[in-house]
Amino acid sequence: MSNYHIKHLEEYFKVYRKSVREPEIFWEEIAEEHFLWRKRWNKVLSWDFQKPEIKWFEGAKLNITENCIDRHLVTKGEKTAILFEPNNPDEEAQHISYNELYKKVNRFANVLKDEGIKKGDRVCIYLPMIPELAVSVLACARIGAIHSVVFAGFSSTALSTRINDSDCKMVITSDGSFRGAKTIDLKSIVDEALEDCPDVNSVLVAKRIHSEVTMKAGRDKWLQTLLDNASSECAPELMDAEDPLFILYTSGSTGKPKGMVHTTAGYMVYTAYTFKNMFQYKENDVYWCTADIGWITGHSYIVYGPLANGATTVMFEGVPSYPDFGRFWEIIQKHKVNQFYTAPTAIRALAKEKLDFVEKYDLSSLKVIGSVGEPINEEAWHWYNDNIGKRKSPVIDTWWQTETGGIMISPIPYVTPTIPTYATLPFIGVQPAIMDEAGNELKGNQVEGRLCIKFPWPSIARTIWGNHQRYKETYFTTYKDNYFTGDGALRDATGYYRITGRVDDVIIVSGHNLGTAPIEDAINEHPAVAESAIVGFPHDIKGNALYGYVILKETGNTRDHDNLRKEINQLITEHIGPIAKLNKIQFTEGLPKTRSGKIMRRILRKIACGDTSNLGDTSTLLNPEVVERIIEEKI
Ligand code: 7RM
Repeated sequence: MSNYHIKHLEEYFKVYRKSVREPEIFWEEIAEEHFLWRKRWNKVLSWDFQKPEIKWFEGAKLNITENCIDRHLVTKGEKTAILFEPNNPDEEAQHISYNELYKKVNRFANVLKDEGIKKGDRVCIYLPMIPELAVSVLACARIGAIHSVVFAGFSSTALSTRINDSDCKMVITSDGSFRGAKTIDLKSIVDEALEDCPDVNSVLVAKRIHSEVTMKAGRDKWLQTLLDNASSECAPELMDAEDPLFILYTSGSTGKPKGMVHTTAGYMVYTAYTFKNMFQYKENDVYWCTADIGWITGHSYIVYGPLANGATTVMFEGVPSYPDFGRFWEIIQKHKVNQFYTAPTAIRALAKEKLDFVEKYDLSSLKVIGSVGEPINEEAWHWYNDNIGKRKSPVIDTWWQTETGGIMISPIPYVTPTIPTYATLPFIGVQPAIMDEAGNELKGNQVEGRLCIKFPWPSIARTIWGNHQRYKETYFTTYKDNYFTGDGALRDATGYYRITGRVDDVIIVSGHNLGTAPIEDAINEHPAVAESAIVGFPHDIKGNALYGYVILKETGNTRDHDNLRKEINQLITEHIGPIAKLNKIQFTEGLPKTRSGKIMRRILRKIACGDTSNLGDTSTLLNPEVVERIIEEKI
């Protein structure tokens, strides 16, 4: 009777149809049969894409950590919940059982309470991929505090912006992090950030690299000391279905990062249900997602989705290239990983290396291999399918977003036949629409346009923290009565979807979404810079790399250009992080602009790609002559 686990294609179509015809009945059954509720909902769904307002399971009470931990203790207390694989392969892996996770999370939750954190307070987590990261996320959820994880590769400025935007009271961090052969001093980055964050009055510091750090009296405390004195019992806070669970920042095409707000019940139901099906998870399987918990993929498919299913989830601290390019494959062999989920940028980087790195290891435990973060090109898809999946483990190309909370369009392995570069079919309950630029839905097959979703699913982000108007404008005004994804897509003759890429000013570099505006803002801070424009151009490994056109002020022109390039990248590193550094910087005297003063990025993009044969219509430009100049001076 249960539709929780889809096993073949006919069943998929049947369940899909039901989820579209009777969404409330469908989701009610899933919610009822597979989760622990302290109080039942009064209404499954109410929604209005105009306002916009979306509520799932209204009136229900629950705690997500009871679903992710407590309820598994009776049957699988000794099962490994989190399998931690350290950066250094010589350091022993840690198997944290559900029983141990329960104690760790409760201890941590009590520490948060002792430090004055209450339900609804925001807590910023800035940690490397060590067990404390997963534990602190769950500890916040245990007491109803809203976690805001900031990827530990972000700079101090990016960190302080995020802390202040959601007014976090506390920061959880570590002395530092290991990344391959390097160490990074996270605590000093936090110290710098907090100079601009007057409302943070407590910093908990985990020890990882055992470096010297400065501890500010009254504010900074060693985490371990507090944990040692805390009780391992902490009653879960009863949360309303629609209480915020977390905030996670994502880049917008303009302005500051958007704090996407996810709420409790719908997010839990959808991430758990998609996890079960996308990875065909069976008891005793070992599942590994290589993402960082600082991104949505880590939230949904390292922490919440797997744990809600009582799975064993691997957490890897390191990088694919350390100590050599065989590390991923070595870990798969070592822990007999059954499901492996990574990003195209990692696949491309590893595909460049000698096949020996792969062939040295036994990958026969694998059953499902996944991809996420950006379109996977055909070559990378085949390399992954041939060499890692050995043409027996299906490749699932999963399309989704920070805003969607969970996987939206993807093959279900062993259910949906795959085609390279196609995300294939919408998951149960997901109703995609393809729109033309005028806002009409393109019905039927063999259409291409912009991807929207026309009906709510349980894990859609409910708002942007502190800016509901921006939420409305970004997602619900471009196409009336639809959620607009910002992506282009086509639907082929058989109804399969292929995602063609962003249609806005977000550029995905090595799987990281970068908005052009914040990078340009950082460059423009340079005293010699008058104006700048960033575009993406194709890159073998990163997918896209960044190309910057920079106009210098009079005084800047006498400066050494190579030095200027270094200084500009240094500024970007400080403001955003090294992931946003420019691969190429061209100094130019003007930028092509429309009469209303908008930079014509379309033209700059073509020039950066070396595709100048057909620049399209340049007649509407205010200054068509600069285009020629930019082409001549191209680096
Ligand atoms: C999960 C995640 C979202 C953006 C999204 C797309 C792109 C992600 C795929 C993809 C083609 C895919 N969240 N994207 N997955 N494009 N095929 N399988 O990545 O918020 O960080 O990024 O990533 O453009 O809108 S995210």
